[in-house]
Amino acid sequence: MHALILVDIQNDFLPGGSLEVKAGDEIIPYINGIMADFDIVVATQDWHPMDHGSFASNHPGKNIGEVIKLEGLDQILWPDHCIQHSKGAEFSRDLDMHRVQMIFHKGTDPKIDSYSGLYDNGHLKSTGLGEYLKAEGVTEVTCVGLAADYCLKFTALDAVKKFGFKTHVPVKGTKAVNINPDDFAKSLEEMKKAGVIVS
Ligand code: VGL
Ligand code: ZN
Repeated sequence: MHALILVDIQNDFLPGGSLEVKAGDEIIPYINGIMADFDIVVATQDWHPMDHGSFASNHPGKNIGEVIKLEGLDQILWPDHCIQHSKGAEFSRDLDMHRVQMIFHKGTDPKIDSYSGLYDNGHLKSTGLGEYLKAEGVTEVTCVGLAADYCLKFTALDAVKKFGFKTHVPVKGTKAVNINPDDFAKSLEEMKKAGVIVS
């Protein structure tokens, strides 16, 4: 069984959103086109409460892009994004949700961020996604979505390292935030080193 994991294809990560990924919308037609090739399609949704510790706005005097310690973990401060039930947290209206059989929320605990769709950043709690796929008999996953240098990367790394799934990332299915211009290339290298099949 081969699953397609749609990572955070939400308005706030698309052009016009509060944490927009440049040309993020360009991956959507490609993703819609491959969905029928998979046994199972699932999606992750970044789903933050307003008081989330990853928002610069919740740390007076701190700026977006600064790194702080949040409960002992390094945390980049982001603009407010993907607030539960907001327009920005909704999936893109252009994304075909027809075959998505399950949605997994992440980043709901204000004290810890969750880049991976499988675990929080401290690997303290799982989202249930990895266990769900195992129970469905999945052995192989393909990860697409946003952003290549954060949530997509950490989802693929957990899929291969923590769950032992044969894990693919097609380059056409993702785009990066690129705080530094080479973050996309570095993320692809890091995934390859961990055993992810980047195509
Ligand atoms: C993401 C930063 C903060 C992502 C989520 O989906 O890549 N990035 N929250
Ligand atoms: Zn987030």
